[in-house]
Amino acid sequence: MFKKILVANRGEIAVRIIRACKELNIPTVAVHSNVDGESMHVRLADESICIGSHQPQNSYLNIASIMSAVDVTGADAIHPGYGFLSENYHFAEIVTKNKIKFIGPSAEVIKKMGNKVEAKITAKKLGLPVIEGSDGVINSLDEAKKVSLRIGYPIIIKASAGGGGKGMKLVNNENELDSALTLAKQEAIKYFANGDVYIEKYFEKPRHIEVQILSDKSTTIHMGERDCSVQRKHQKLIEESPSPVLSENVRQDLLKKTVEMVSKLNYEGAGTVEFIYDDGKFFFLEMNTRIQVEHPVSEIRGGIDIVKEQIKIASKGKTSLKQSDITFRGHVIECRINAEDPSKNFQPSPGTINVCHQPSGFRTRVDGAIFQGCKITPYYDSLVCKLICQGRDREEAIQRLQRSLDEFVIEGITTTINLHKKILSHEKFINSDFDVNWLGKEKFY
Ligand code: MV4
Repeated sequence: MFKKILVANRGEIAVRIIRACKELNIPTVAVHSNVDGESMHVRLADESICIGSHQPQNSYLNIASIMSAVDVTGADAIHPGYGFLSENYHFAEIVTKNKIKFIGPSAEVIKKMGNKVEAKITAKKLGLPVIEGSDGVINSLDEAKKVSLRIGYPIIIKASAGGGGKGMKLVNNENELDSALTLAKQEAIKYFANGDVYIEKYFEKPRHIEVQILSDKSTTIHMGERDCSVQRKHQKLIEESPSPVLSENVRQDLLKKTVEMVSKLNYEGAGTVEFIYDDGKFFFLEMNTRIQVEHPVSEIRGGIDIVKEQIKIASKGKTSLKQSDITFRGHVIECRINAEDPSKNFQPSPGTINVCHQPSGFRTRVDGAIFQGCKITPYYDSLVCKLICQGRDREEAIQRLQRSLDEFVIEGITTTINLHKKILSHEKFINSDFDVNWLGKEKFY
């Protein structure tokens, strides 16, 4: 097992990783920026080290600084968490070359899946259904016209180096194509330093469903699917498992095909394969090669600590789990609680939390890094904690979330707690009668 793990992250996911390390008796190093010295992850780790100023580029994204922290503290593994450097293959490569274990898949796999065109070609080759569109990168307006005519409008232009909704352009007819293509390429160059784009048939009312997997070089298992269709501007607000809209036949097909695909990838660690679901059919979107924010949904429903499993796989090169070790129980839903004001277009709400009371009780979990007196700075993601509740069925999970949300007291900043109460009591949510565009259009305030 590792002698010491450096957690290259902050906030609730750093706390989550440190907790797993403690249960495995592995000492931890927290790294932090100059505004995070009093944060929960720093307090809980065995050691901590300041790696730079508040701007992410100077600290949590500063590879040289993080490698120096590894050197100074003698850590032999790095857990990257999510965001920041977690899907940076260059970072994974540097870590590996320095004989430090990167807790995650190989740099090669991160690179392959980070290129969305290559990921799609790979997924198709490995048996997953993909969305109709260009076979690869679009090289001219003429080619774009031909593909779009063949598949029919509306189409969507996506950046190959994008992902997670960044750099997408919706095109309703051929008149819009020229300028949309030019703009898509310009933005791709500006934001991802890579102008490659591809075209897909656009789904107007899809749901977003993803499959959690754990894998080593010889075994791949799934931990069920998550339905993450409550989103706003590509930020998920609520995730649940099982998906309320999948038939059992389609679910089994989805899980089986995903495991088959990942088993052929030489994939080591935890990962998520994302799909668009519409009218009984699912299509590969992209693969995330990291732990995700919503992983507790699958942990609770499947009864396995995914972060501990990531560490075990990284250390031993193999998982101790078989598919039959996972038994799915009940229905689990997560609400992401952000320091944002929904009545002010979700503008960030930094400040000091003067009063902090978090719910607990039967089948109620809160993953966070907040405490009375802590400061929420404007420099990072606005997620402050996550509430995850399990019920024997969806209705009970919703009731338990409502009960828990009512117990929450966070004063000093504005949060999305009240918005969650409204969403959970909305008839469209209760009936699962919505798609990924619903929340952005609905007026809750
Ligand atoms: C799509 C789509 C409709 N049709 N692709 C957004 C995130 C990125 N991973 C892919 N996304 C989408 N791709 C086609 N061909 C609609 C979305 C989309 C979406 C997807 C998942 C979750 C939320 C979303 C919100 C708006 C649009």
